[in-house]
Amino acid sequence: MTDTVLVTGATAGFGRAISERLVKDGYRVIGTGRRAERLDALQASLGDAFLPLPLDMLDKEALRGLPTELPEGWREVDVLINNAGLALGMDPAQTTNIDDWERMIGTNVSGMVEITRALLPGMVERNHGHVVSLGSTAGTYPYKGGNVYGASKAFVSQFMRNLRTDLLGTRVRATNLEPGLCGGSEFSNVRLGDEAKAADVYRGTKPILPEDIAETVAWVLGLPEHVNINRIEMMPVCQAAGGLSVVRD
Ligand code: NDP
Ligand code: 8X3
Repeated sequence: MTDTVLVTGATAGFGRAISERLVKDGYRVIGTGRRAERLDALQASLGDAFLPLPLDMLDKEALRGLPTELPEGWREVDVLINNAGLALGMDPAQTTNIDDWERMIGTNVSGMVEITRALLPGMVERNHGHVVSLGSTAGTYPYKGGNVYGASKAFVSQFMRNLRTDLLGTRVRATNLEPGLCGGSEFSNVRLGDEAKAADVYRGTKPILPEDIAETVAWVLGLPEHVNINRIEMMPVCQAAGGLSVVRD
């Protein structure tokens, strides 16, 4: 039986690449996001194995209603890819816009746990499933302006570890994928709100691309059912953790 995968944030970047890759690999994919026209365009290119599902990760009721509201034939979600997420701004904590913090927490943390809680019982009942979340190196390594974005990804990381513990004894798998510098998505445009500044983030680098993320997800899902990859930290070769900072008088 072909697995059904729900990918949040399929309208851009990683989510779109993951959806394209998984349909190509023979999965049925439900792709979500707020920009419905992009989901429709994706269906036009991927065909009936892709179901466009407009969904806002801040809409708790819609997330909670998913198990019953999904169309007939698409209700048994075997794999959840928690990909939708965003960073907003690079300001220090003491001057940042608190509304940006609320949106990051609402999307990256609350939305992610809501949809996981909604879809997990079906996986456990069928004793078959996999939750893959997009964490980040920002959840491990602090950097200036990373404040709530990094903290939201640290939450994802510990949530996924704890999920493994709760799921022990079932055949439902849980994986946290933690990439570093990635290009080819809208992440920096959304974060900085300025195309030139966003392009500058990748100047002179060869970042990880959405296709690399899709390849990794396809590998994790395709492993034998008794193998669980708990977490993967991945960076481009041009990036490494940089150590501590000191201020001198
Ligand atoms: P993009 O900005 O290209 O894509 C983000 C996706 O999330 C879009 O499809 C967007 O859809 C969706 N999304 C954002 N907010 C909401 C919302 N309220 N409701 C529904 N969907 C939403 O970013 P990336 O592909 O780069 O990032 C994907 C994930 O990977 C994120 O969780 C990010 O934190 C993480 N990540 C990114 C890295 C990077 O450097 N790019 C590195 C490490 C992790 P729409 O706007 O249509 O709603
Ligand atoms: C995205 C990677 O380093 O911009 O999660 O926070 S970083």
